[in-house]
Amino acid sequence: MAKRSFLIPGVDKRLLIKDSIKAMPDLTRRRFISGGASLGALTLLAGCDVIDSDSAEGLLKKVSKFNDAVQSWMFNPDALAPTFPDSAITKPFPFNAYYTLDEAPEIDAADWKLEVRGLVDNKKSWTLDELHALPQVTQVTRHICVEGWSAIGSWTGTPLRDFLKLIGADTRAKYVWFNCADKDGYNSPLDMRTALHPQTQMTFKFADQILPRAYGYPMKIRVPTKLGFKNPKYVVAMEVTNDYKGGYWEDQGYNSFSGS
Ligand SMILES: Nc1nc2c(c(=O)[nH]1)N[C@H]1C(S)=C(S)[C@@H](COP(=O)(O)O)O[C@H]1N2
Ligand SMILES: [Mo]
Repeated sequence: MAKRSFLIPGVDKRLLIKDSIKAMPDLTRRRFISGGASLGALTLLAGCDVIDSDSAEGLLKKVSKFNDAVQSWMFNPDALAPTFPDSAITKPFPFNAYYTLDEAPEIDAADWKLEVRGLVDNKKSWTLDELHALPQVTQVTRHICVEGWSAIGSWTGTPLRDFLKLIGADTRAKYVWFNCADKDGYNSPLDMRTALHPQTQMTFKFADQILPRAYGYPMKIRVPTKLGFKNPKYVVAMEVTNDYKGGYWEDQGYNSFSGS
């Protein structure tokens, strides 16, 4: 049987280690540190730029064995992603897409509607004003891109699970599939379990301001338990479906699960 790796290809090992240690409850972390791995060694590993894969793998394995909760945070799609204080927010937050910012969709709210398709009771399209009127929450979480950077941001919007309930989505379906306004298209399938995760959000604001064009105006789907490419921006349609319809990066070989 193939050995399961705790490393996620393309994701900074130091961040994985830091976040896995951070995800431990306080007491567990203290015991973990006193029970073998010294704080100095951990800090060195977590802060060192030339960390090699074997030592990172070994440490992640120890962390994971020590506490099932950590393992579940990393590999269980129902576990919560870590949240951070406002002081941890990365400024400026990076823009990323498969094109430069001047080519990003410029959407006029007056002609934008969110189309709802597939296995739902109510297929009505939603205007931005209607969506903005839904109850919203704010969360500060880390976004991890497979290209090797990560950043902490503050996102405000409506939990996707509340919206799915509101439209009478069949939550036994396998996926919620998102389509975006990018000129050459962008789409991404989200497994239903993650779509129903409490932190998965239909996002309308970044840093308490209406989502700027760079970050996906008028709406992005923020999924803090998944890698960046599974966070579609400029969303124009969502479809509840049992069919795997592929996605922009998924079709190029990136794992569709891609948990962070
Ligand atoms: N519509 C659309 N959504 C997208 C992308 C894109 O090119 N188009 N890129 C993805 C990738 S790879 C990343 S890392 C994040 C970047 O989001 P940001 O610009 O808010 O940092 O958006 C994701 N969602
Ligand atoms: Mo990304």
